[in-house]
Amino acid sequence: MNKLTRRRFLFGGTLGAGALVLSGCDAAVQDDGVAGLIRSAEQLTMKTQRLLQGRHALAREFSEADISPSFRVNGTSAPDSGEYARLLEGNFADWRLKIDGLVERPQEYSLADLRKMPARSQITRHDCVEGWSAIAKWTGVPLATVLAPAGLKPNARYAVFHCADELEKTLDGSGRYYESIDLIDAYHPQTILAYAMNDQDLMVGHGAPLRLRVERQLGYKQAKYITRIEIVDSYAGLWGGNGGYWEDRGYEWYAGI
Ligand SMILES: Nc1nc2c(c(=O)[nH]1)N[C@H]1C(S)=C(S)[C@@H](COP(=O)(O)O)O[C@H]1N2
Ligand SMILES: [Mo]
Repeated sequence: MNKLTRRRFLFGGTLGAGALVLSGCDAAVQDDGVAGLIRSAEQLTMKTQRLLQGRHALAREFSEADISPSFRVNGTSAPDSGEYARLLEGNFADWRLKIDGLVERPQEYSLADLRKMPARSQITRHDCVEGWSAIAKWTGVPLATVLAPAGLKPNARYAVFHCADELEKTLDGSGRYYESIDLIDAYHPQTILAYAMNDQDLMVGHGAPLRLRVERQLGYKQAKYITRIEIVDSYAGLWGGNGGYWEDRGYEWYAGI
C-alpha cells in the first residue's frame, strides 16, 4: 500500500473523532489543491495517531536477542568536510553540541559532558521509507535532559537538528542535512541523543558522534552527525522551509510509523 492509500484507510477506519478533525481541514483542502490535501492528510494522521495511541505512547522496545546482525548505513556514510575529519581524528574531543535559538541560556556540551548525564538505552526498530528495517540498541541522553539547562522561551515550538553533512553538494549549502521535531516529540521519553549503538561508540556511518532517535517516526527523522540544536517558533525560514532535508524534497514532516 502506498502512503496516501494507507492514510485514506486510516481516515476510513478511524473513530468518530477523526471525522471531526477532517471537517476542520476541508477549507485548507479546497484552498491549496493537492499540496494542501497532502498537508491536511499529514496533520490528520498525526492527530489521529495521537488520539488513538495517546501523546505519550511508547514505541515498541525489543530484547537483546532481537538485535539485527547487520544495520544498513543510509544516506551520508561520512560527512565530507575537513572540519569533520579533524574532529574525528581527535576522537571528537573538540566536538561540541550547541543549543541555541529560543532558549534562555544557550549551551555548549562536549561528548564527555553528555556521557556524564543520566543515560537511557532502548532497543527499537528503525524503519526507512525505502523499505528496510533493522533493530538496534541505542544509548544516549534524553533530549529533555539536554534542553533543561537551556530553558525554553515561551514561544519555543520546534527543535531543529543541524547536521555536519551535506547530502547533496550545492553552492548555497542547501544540501545540508537537517531535521525538526515538535516539543511533544522533543520531550517524549524515548527521544534521545544517542552516542552509542549496540554498546559500542556510534560509528561514523551511523552518525558519530551524536544522532537523534525519535522512535515513533521514520528513518529520515533520525538525524545523524548533529552539531547544533536550534529552538525555533517556526521552521519556515530554514532552507526549503519544510522542516527537513527530505521534507524539502517532498517527504512528510510528521513521519509517524
Ligand atoms: N545527517 C544525516 N542524517 C540522516 C541521513 C543522512 O543522510 N544524513 N539519512 C537518514 C535516513 S533516510 C535514514 S534511513 C537514517 C539511516 O541511518 P543509518 O545510516 O544509521 O542506517 O538516517 C537518517 N538521518
Ligand atoms: Mo531512510
